[in-house]
Amino acid sequence: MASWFGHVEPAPKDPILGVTEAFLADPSPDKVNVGVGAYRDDNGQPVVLECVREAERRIAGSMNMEYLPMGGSVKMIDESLKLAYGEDSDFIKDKRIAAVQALSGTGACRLFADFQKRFLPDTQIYIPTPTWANHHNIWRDAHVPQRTFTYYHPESRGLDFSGLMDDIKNAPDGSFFLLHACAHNPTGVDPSEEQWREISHQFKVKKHFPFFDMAYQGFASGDPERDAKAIHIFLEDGHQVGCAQSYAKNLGLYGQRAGCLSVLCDDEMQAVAVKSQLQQLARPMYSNPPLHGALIVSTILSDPELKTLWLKEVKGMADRIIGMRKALKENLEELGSPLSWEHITNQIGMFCYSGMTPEQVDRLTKEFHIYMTRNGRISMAGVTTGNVAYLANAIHEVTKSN
Ligand code: KET
Repeated sequence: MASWFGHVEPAPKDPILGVTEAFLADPSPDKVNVGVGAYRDDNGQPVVLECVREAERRIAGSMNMEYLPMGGSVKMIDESLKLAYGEDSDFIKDKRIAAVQALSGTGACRLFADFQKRFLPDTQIYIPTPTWANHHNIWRDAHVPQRTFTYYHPESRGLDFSGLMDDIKNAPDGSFFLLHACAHNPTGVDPSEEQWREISHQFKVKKHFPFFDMAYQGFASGDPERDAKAIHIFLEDGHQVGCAQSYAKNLGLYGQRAGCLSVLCDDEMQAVAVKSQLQQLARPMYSNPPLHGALIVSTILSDPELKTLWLKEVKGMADRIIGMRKALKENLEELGSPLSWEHITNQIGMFCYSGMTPEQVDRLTKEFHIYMTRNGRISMAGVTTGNVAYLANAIHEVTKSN
């Protein structure tokens, strides 16, 4: 009998998680992984935050393991909304936000994309160029047509603000836009507060819908509240917004899949309807979200002492990355690199969008066992005091002749 699956070709490697696979398979003792955006301590080891350890101690042995409701933990959602929309937000008081716990940031984006397809089937999604590669997969699998908008200016290694504004103006009225709330991945380039205000104003004129992916709240400035500024600007301007929150990075809960999807509605009745439909999307997909991460999140964020500890720890992670930016730049300059590396310290968040070509990245991997995505993105979270000189030297070797 003919095979059922003979026609199935191997899927292409994921451009980010595939890097981790290749890194793990390399036996070299010198190998360095600056691929995936996952925080490491200065010894290159994964970090479990102290506030998380303490929350786990408090939870241990005291909770049952029943299913959460389809929409997830109400307590975790309440805390997430305060973090994104502000502690005293009227939208929260007025119950205008439809929100469900999601399978981390990816799951929140996907749930929104499915919701968009079901209830606004004629809309498209505008995605920045470049963006996190998985955004394209998410909206593709949800069958929402994609367009791109200008974001990055390669020559200045900064924001292409006029290109961005033109694309916002030229999109059909009422378009959906995916915006990175802070610490844009992969470029590390965010609009200034003033530029966000102009973007928000133009969204208003064009009646566009802003969907914020906030995967790095706390990693841009070191302060989660400040990092929600873009969303607050849009809220002040009276926009309805959507927001995907992730606790993978800022609480280090990567594998726990803890996140939240929220949609600001006109009133409480609309929010109840939207939430019920988000739950209806979740039910046949995964039924209800995982419990443990939600418990950790709600335990930390609802306890003033643990929350203070968390804020200190987020700041610590952001600061270590800033220190490594400086160290990498200084090392390259000391090696006499003829290129400008100013952008390493100008860019913010977890990543440095180095400007290296795919061929240069291939050389780094082949000759130096340094693993990163082929778009030249360096996860600064993987750079340490121990490997920064080695990394700088390798970068210098592959870039000096160009
Ligand atoms: N949004 C953005 C912008 C993002 O960079 C990530 C993860 C996510 C959402 C999803 O994270 P989650 O773990 O689902 O909460 N980015 C890193 C990891 C990955 O690719 O999955 C990365 O870019 O390396």
